[in-house]
Amino acid sequence: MDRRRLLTSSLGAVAGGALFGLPATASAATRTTVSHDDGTIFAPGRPGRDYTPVITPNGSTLPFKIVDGVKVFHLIAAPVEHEFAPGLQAQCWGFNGSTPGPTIEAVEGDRVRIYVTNALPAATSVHWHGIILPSGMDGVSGLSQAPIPPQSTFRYEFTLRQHGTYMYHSHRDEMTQQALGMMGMFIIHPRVAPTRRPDRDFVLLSGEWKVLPGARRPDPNEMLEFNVLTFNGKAYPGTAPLMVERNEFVRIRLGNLSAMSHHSIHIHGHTWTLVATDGGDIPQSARWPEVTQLVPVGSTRTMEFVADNPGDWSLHCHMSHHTMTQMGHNGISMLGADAEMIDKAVQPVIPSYMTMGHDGMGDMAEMGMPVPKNSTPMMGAPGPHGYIDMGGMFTVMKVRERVRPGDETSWWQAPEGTQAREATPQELQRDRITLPEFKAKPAGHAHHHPPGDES
Ligand SMILES: [Cu+2]
Repeated sequence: MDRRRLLTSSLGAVAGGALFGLPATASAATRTTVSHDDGTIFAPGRPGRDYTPVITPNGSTLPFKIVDGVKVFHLIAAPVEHEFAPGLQAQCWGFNGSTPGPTIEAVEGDRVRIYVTNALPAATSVHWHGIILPSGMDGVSGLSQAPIPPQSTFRYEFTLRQHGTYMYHSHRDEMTQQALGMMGMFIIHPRVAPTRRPDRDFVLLSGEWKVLPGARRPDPNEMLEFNVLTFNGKAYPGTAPLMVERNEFVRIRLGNLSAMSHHSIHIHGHTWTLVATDGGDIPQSARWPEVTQLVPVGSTRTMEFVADNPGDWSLHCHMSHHTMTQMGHNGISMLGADAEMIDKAVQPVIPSYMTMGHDGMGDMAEMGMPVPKNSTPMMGAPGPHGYIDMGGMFTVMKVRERVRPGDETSWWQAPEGTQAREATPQELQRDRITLPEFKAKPAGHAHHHPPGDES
């Protein structure tokens, strides 16, 4: 046992904070980083007591055990059969059976020992992204360590000197291994707890993939045309909703380990505040409110807000091609085409032919058009008011008075007077709304019916 190491109780940790000149209860504006330059380590932080565990939608938290005051974790890098959304699977690479791998969660001052077993057919290494540690533990293959050969296990060990939202990912043949999914989140809670802990602390890691319809594996060589965009490895409707009770204090930690794309993550019905990056907490006076937060590749952004507006709210990347899925990419635009004319010309040759996309893509999604094997429909899922024509990096935050089992699949019931609907003639007259002249009201969407169906 290192003589310089000193194990203190959690109570002692607060006292220790005072010793380092930190206030016992630091305000959010105060940097609460504990100094470990003297080699001090603290009693392992415990979930529930020392921190409120994070929630990783569609994911999990890596379990640990404590051996001689050290938190011991075990990551196993291996191929995984991954489902992005119903109907779309691929063989990816991940950790402990998932991509992203399980979220690692610890507390500032913890000593962590992380074993990485390589069950891949190729050498690998793991980089602890944003974490301040000894150079030899940094995980850059060839630079800070030898690569981990297949069927070998490496040991990483370091003391966490900071708190915040970090990530881990392969740092060997990054282009291939990250494109196949070798990444995860690494959360370090502050040793001195903030005055108000979040009621819900969500973790969302953005990713992008190229999965050709019918292909067995994602294509790591792709540079531009990613067609599966994900939160925590899932494309909508595969994304699990974020369940929140009204007036809860919510934190959402956004990470981005996409290959090539920054993501502008947009929340509906609320404004959130950027409170931290992976560089640390932002002083109170420098924080700003937002509704859309850009998360560049290789960064994290931590957002906080009070969920005071009940309803079903989208939370998604605002780059519109990032809320589509495979079938929305590489198509020929038919926007504005005269569908009837084209249909008449083609149907004698191909009776089942129908021009699609001339009104945009929304109706195509809804039709449930047949898709190639192992691919998702263009986008979307049935919603409470019709079809939700969004896909990819899209999820729903459901704010309810109380969250009960089964609420994940329930829809918001809008109170009287709070639901958009068709305006009545009386309303139009009262407000003197002048309408454009329409030739004739469209008889439904005629192009939805297969040829020969005159209904
Ligand atoms: Cu995006």
